[in-house]
Amino acid sequence: MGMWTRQRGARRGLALLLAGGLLAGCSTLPQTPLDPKGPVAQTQTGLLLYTLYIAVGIGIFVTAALLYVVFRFRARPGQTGVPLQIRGNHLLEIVWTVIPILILVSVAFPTVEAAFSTATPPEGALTVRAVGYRWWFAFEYPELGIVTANELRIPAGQPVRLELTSNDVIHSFWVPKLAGKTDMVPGRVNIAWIQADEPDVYLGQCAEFCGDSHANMRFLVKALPQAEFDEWVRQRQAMAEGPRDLSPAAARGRELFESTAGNCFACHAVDGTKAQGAVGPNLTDVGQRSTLAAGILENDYENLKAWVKDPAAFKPGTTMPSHARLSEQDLDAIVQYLQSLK
Ligand code: HEC
Ligand SMILES: [Cu+2]
Repeated sequence: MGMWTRQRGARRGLALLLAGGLLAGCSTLPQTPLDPKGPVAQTQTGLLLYTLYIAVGIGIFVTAALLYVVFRFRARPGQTGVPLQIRGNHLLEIVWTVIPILILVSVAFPTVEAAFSTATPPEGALTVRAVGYRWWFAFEYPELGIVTANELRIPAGQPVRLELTSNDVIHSFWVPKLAGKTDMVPGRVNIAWIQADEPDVYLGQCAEFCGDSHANMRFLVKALPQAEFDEWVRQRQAMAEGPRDLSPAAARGRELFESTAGNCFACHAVDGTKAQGAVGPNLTDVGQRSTLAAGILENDYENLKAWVKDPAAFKPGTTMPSHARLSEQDLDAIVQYLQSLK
């Protein structure tokens, strides 16, 4: 008995805590489409709110009319027989046909306009080809000769044209504050565009269920001031010549990376080296990323090491194998090499 009430009390406390947490969390969600930060998201959110207000208005009107009729025409005590029956009223029928038509037309015009404007990137937009893999994103800048992964740098205030596709199953590209979802379908290219008005980091997420680690398939959009973006492009292009000035430990790490001892080169590319694998993310600038493994881990020494040692501990189903067979020393060397890639 005592046990039972204590458990119930604990459960009620937990429920209260959860409800409070949810409410507090909702106002500060990093991935909310209700806080648009660029023209595409603004158009979409505007349309959403416009139709929502109309729907709420209709909902209130219909509910009020229903309640009025239910109370006004309810059966009174002592009332017998069938109430007065009315059939047909041309004026009423015309009114309730025409008003919905007008409402639908007023929704249709902005919807069609938004569908075209959000699907057609402005002239001169920077092109990024984004490819979905289970469970990460590759980002290629064909005009700039840059390939990276999981963190998309873009110039703030500029439109970016996205060519979206997939390497395996259907994924979906979604950065709630910048634009709605667009599917990434194997064998076809969907065009979309985004623009971030202000420099900031925006969270993105795969929005189409794609297997075990679908929930662990995130990414960052880092919108930089134009000058900073140009500087990054210049610096990143220079990295295509391969890593320089490696410490002895990092140089040893590179050896392991590029030989069958570590075997990383079988799946990963580092520009300017013999590692040209195309199964996993391009690691040329992995040392610059703030997160690892598609936005799920902070990029620091401990996490890098833990990830390389046993990726499946963080990402169920990942194709990257465990490297628990490597010695602590070898793992440290590899991590030092990875951290020097920036
Ligand atoms: C069989 C292919 C394969 C091998 C071998 C492999 N990896 Fe990976 N690696 C992957 C895949 C796939 C991912 C993406 C995992 C994910 O995020 O879902 C990945 C992700 C990573 C990441 C995170 C990258 C990012 O963008 O966040 C690092 C770092 C990494 N691997 C390092 C290594 C190192 C070091 C080795 C060798 C010791 C290695 N990998 C061997 C396939 C491989
Ligand atoms: Cu997914």
